[in-house]
Amino acid sequence: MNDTVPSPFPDTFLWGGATAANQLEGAYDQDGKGLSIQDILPQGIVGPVADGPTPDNLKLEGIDFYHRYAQDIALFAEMGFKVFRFSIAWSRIFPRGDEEAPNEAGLAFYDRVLDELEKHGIEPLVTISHYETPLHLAQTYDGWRSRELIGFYERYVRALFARYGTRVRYWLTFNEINSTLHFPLMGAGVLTPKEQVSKGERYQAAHYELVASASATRIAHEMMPDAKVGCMVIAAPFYPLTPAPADVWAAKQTERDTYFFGDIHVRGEYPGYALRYLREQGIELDITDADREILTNTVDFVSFSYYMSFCETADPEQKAGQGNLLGGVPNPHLASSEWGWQIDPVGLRIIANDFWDRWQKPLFVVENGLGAKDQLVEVDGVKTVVDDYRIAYMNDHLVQLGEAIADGVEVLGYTMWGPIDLVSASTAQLSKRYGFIYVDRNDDGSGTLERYRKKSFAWYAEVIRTHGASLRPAR
Ligand code: BGP
Repeated sequence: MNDTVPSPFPDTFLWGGATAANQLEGAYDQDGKGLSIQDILPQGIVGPVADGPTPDNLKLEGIDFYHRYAQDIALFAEMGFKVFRFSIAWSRIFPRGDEEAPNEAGLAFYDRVLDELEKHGIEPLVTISHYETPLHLAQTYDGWRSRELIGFYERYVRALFARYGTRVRYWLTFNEINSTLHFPLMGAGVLTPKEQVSKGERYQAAHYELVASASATRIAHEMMPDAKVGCMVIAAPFYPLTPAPADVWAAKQTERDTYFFGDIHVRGEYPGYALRYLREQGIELDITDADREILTNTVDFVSFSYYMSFCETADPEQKAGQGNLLGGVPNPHLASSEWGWQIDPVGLRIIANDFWDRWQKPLFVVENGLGAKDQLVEVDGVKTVVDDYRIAYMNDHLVQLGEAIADGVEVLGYTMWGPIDLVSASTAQLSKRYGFIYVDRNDDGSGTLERYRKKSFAWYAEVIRTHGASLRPAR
């Protein structure tokens, strides 16, 4: 990172990229695949819920990774990826979610993906459930509000572990599991409109997911002794808006919405502050003794997405102006992305240190990146995107991650979000691009689906090749 100090990134560091089935595969109804909740969310989190698949839903075709995976994985290999994070679409394996037997054609697709990864020596990192609850489970059971989903999920993970157990070592149980408290449909397949889902019902859905996650960890360890299972949370430091003790306490309280999930995954029981909160809110959860026993199956590592930090305040008036995904108060010291996400590289060092100090479990940064509007141009006769803004974002975050490693934090790897342009989770746009690889597809669905290397493609390849030594010191 400068000429004299060696790079803090270990040689074993897993550099790579991360995706989710529903955002890139397309082929939404092919080879026996059932519908998922994504097929009724044409405008992402913010938009209305449709009755079924609609032509304006870009996820139905995605970027056609389902047919182009070999070519795309070859491009990742060209950058030197050590790891590729992808999710398995639950409804490819169990089209409705509650069948007895898995769909062979769905299983076979991920065999083919794993074949390609093996060919290039890329380690797979598999998300078992990434905002992709089968639609039938949402419609019939209101998603994770029903305890029955635990059994369906267990059947699903057994099918995955039986099929891929010798090929996949790293598993994540639920993507951004803390999102269930904020977005019950995306996080937990709850079809009841968000406004009508009470706090208690959100915590109940989260509880069933937490039990399912711990159960998957137990089953994984039984069936695959070498497997490493991680939880996955949205990580975001909340800074007090002012040094007023009330603001400091408010920030700590809000951060606990996230810590709650990590604490249970790592410590195997509900933390005292959560029990107090539930008691005082008059929330009585369905938690059995058997659940408590299952929760003691703790994770091997903690993974997280990191895009931004927030401020928090105890002042109701200031709170009213809040924006952003988790609903924090804007920080006057930070600039924002074109989508209003506040950019804070140092926040990554802060949250990595906080998580490590709290849990002493290896960390894995499984999402980080900049969604931006890109312009395809021609340089020396080659089509590309000159995405210096993306390079700057990633450089500065990786420098801070390096600082955290130098601080003593154990970090297994870093998979940037969306190494190839894909459909946004929050807005379902294609124009919110994260990739090192540009995909010719537009928000109106037009485009050839051709792939082009952006400037950041060679930049990331160099970072990987030099184990981070090519990063520039933070500005
Ligand atoms: C996370 C999700 C991803 C991904 C990312 C970027 O919350 O786990 O699925 O999409 O955010 O968000 P967006 O696509 O909304 O820009």
